[in-house]
Amino acid sequence: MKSWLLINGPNLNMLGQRDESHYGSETLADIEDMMLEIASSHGAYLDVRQSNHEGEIIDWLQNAMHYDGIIFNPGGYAHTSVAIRDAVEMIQIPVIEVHLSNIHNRETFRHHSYLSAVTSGQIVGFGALGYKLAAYALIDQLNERER
Ligand code: CA2
Repeated sequence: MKSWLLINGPNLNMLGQRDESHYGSETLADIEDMMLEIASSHGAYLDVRQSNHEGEIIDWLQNAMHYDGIIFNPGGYAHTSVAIRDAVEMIQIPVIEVHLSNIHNRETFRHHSYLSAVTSGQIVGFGALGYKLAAYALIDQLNERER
């Protein structure tokens, strides 16, 4: 059985509470439930985590070697954290970066992600659907690796 890890970074625990224009109306629990369902319907096990703390996220990434893949919304750390980028770079499994909003049509400081060069791919701008798309991308990547 494949096992996947879903990590959501800082402030994503606030989803659904305000700023719906950028992030949609779904709560983090809605997104996690949707992903748990997708994982189980594809015969995969999913661990879901959220943290507002950079070091905690780095610890999770460093200890993620027993998973087959990671779906990761790093939140604002995408634009600031060389340390998270370094942790992702060390990982041997596919990491798919997700952003709910289209970071490229927002403030200039959101246009650059330190992670995008070290992730398998980036999905932005499709709201909660982006996590679903990331799951399909991960399934495809894992199938490719087995071929
Ligand atoms: O679009 C995304 O998914 C982001 O990763 C969300 C981050 C933002 O810093 C990134 O640039 C793009 C922020 C998440 C903040 O979530 C909130 C949710 C509700 C209310 C306030 C903030």
